[in-house]
Amino acid sequence: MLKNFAISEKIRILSCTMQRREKLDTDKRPRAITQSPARFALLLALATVNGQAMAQASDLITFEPVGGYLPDGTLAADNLAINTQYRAQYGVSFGVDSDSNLEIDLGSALRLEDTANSSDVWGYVSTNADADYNNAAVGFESQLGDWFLTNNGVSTSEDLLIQYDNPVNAASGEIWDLDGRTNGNYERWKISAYDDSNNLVSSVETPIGLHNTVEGSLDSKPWAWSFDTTGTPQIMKIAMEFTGTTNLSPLGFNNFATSTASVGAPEPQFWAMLSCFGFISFFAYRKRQA
Ligand SMILES: [Ca+2]
Ligand SMILES: [Ca+2]
Ligand SMILES: [Ca+2]
Ligand SMILES: [Ca+2]
Repeated sequence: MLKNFAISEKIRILSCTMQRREKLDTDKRPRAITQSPARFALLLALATVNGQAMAQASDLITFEPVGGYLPDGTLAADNLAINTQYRAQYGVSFGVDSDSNLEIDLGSALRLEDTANSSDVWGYVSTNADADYNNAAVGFESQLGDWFLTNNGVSTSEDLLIQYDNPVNAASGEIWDLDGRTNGNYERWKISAYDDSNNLVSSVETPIGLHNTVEGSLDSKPWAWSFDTTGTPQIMKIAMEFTGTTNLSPLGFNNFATSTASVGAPEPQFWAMLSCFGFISFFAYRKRQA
């Protein structure tokens, strides 16, 4: 945030300096950006830097490593235990709450999974995808990316728990691969947001998982949850509790926006383009006003 502010402030100061120079030297300096390629290039570069800073400041955790590493510098690997690797950058910790006291069980963690299923411990069975494990259905590959989080799925009493360092008013995320069995048993999850005193703020329940042969099945597909609690007590914890009837509860967890209610975010290039058009529009407007 500070970094983003600092870059924005530099751009503002530079823009003001340009304006002052123009006032002092109007005859000699062309005013339209199209008449000044150097100035246009500078603004383009600044817009790109600003766009990247905005993207970095995004609250979206896709679980995709950057250059092979997680935010705390840990080398990403299939089956890696995930607990505090995202804490410094995003203010959230992940874990399991098997005694339902809304505290992450000591030493517990969720698990990082790659779609290549590099080792034989898988996150979920992707029946309706090209590969048997950890894959997305056709058309959903880019939404899943190459990495996601999972629970261990061997016990239905192990709630997933996210704990915040600072309260938020909104959050969203995806649960992947809600299945149903041929015997009618189903996977289902209840996602609940709590305040700092463990009071329930809001909750939402997934649909009942359908068998992968049934129309509307969410096998290998995402289901998005989201909270927007503006004006009500703030969120400090989010629990994902199994409410289905199967004896195993593997799931994929992906695209977690820690403080906004919309799942997914534009790519960095989008922000760069948006910033860029913003600057161009601004200077075009100034030119029209002049
Ligand atoms: Ca606990
Ligand atoms: Ca694995
Ligand atoms: Ca499945
Ligand atoms: Ca991902």
